[in-house]
Amino acid sequence: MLSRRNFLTAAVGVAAAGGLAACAKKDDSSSGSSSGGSKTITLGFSQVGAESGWRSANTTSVKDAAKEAGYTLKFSDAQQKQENQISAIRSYIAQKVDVIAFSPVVVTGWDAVLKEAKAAKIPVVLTDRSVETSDDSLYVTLVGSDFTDEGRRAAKMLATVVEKAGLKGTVKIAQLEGTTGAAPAIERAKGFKEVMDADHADDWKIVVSQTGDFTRAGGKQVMAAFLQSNPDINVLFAHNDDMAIGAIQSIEAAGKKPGKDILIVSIDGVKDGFVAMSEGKINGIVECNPLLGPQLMDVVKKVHEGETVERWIKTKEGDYLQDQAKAELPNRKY
Ligand code: GZL
Repeated sequence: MLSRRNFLTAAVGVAAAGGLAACAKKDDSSSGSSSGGSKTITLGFSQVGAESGWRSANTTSVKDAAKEAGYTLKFSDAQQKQENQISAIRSYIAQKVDVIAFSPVVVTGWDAVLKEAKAAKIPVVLTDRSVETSDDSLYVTLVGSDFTDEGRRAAKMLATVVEKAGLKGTVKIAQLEGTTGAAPAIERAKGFKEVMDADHADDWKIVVSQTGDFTRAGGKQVMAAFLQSNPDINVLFAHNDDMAIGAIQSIEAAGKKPGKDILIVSIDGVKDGFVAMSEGKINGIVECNPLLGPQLMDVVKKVHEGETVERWIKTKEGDYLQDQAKAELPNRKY
């Protein structure tokens, strides 16, 4: 996860790393690779899995953009297992791809395999999620959202939703967390808590919090347990729409009205999330844009050709309240 300070420090590191990677490619004419795009770029991509609507849209965006760019794409689905991603990256190294890109399922445990990629002079681009590493040269850049800011935005949105709903007394929050150890789960919780502690310390309380692993089934199962143990929950903060949609099934099964008895704020902005919001079952959604494919392919080309790129290329995204859902629904691209 990049702080502002790290970002600036890393920018220098990247120039060196990027330069090194580029020099390696330019000097390594034996590999047949050359700059200037004379040879088709081969990109090895390891995807987290297919756990949510967001992920499926992200996969489609990467595949379509690689095709559009004329790259040879080697793609693997890790089924949310880190060991599968590490195996895929090792396979791409063995195949001597030009660039490796991946969305790391969790933030830790990557240094060894990234050092192998560096030794093979294959530049690595992170997409979507970040990693924790002591060596900034192990990857060139991250193309993805600011999850901590998404958490802050969700808390600020919840304040508006609570006021609109006229909710009085203590706001008792159930939090459905994303995959344990994943950057979006860690950072969304952090950003939400930052705003809660600063602006709502007296009247908001997270009464229960547990991972639903970013899946509908997880959201449904965990929300049912929440309602058993904490029947007075009046707000749900879900780290993604798929868990919110699963939770809605359990809320209704318990005879409560989602969006009314239990106010819901979620993150992603997938089409099904907007459908639920247009039906009054979700009160607000913080967008997290999965359509990173074109940005990723642009960065891959620059990295392959030895250009220096920013350490973090952030995606642009909006925030949507319930009264905007119907109008926005036809515009949703994922
Ligand atoms: C966020 C992404 C998360 C989404 C989930 O960029 O990593 O993973 O919020 C997805 O829907 O499973």
